[in-house]
Amino acid sequence: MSARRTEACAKPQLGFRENAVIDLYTSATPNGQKIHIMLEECGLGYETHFVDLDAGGQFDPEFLKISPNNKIPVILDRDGPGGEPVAIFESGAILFYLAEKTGEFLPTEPRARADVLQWLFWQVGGFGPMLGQAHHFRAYARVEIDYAIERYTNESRRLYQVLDKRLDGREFVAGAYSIADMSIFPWCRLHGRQGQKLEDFANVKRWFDAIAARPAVAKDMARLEDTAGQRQWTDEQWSNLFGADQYRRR
Ligand SMILES: N[C@@H](CCC(=O)N[C@@H](CS)C(=O)NCC(=O)O)C(=O)O
Repeated sequence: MSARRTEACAKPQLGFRENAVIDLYTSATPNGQKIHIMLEECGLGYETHFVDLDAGGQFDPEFLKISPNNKIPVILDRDGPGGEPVAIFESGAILFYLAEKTGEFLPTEPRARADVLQWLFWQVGGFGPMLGQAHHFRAYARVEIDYAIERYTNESRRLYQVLDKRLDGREFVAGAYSIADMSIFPWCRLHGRQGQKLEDFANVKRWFDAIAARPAVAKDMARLEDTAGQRQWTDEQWSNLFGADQYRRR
């Protein structure tokens, strides 16, 4: 396994590196962490390129060619379909691609496969975006808006309840450990920022602890801590993330 790290860069250097099958453009956030977990679990050689989102690295014109939505994660697979390079953005699509490439963590039997995919889509379409709004209004916003805080804290709780019920009597979210678990897990690490306590969801807690103890997961979690909740952004950083620069037409 070769996971080398380059420094965070406002101008991400695109291109393949020797000995790495996959170049991963990422950041220490739940959407980035999912892909680290999958790459570690699969044992694929990869090189990590941290994109400095605060500094606007996501808007670099070269990066936008492979990430038209100006977000991490993105992968470049030098050995893509037909032996040709391919770039993929959107964490769900990346997990699906890597599962198909390696034949791991996504069953081929149609019913089991659909089960994994519905929970993967539940995460990318709901669990992630709603919890992300909870992070925003509870921890990042420069104005305190009670309605937004209440709405997204309540919605987070509802989603944890759905997950808790799903995990009742199940070891993992959908059959064996899969890309669905990998996509959901990193968001649960930040339960405090979402106004939730894992102790309130016994099944989630048991599942969370089991995944956190996996060597591939523990390795990445130690070096990919999301510290956004403790940071004060400068006006320039704020503009890149949530203000005028974020919304500029490119
Ligand atoms: N739906 C996307 C969401 C990706 C996303 O929100 N990435 C954030 C970091 S977690 C990002 O790159 N933000 C930078 C920006 O919006 O400018 C996925 O699942 O990959």
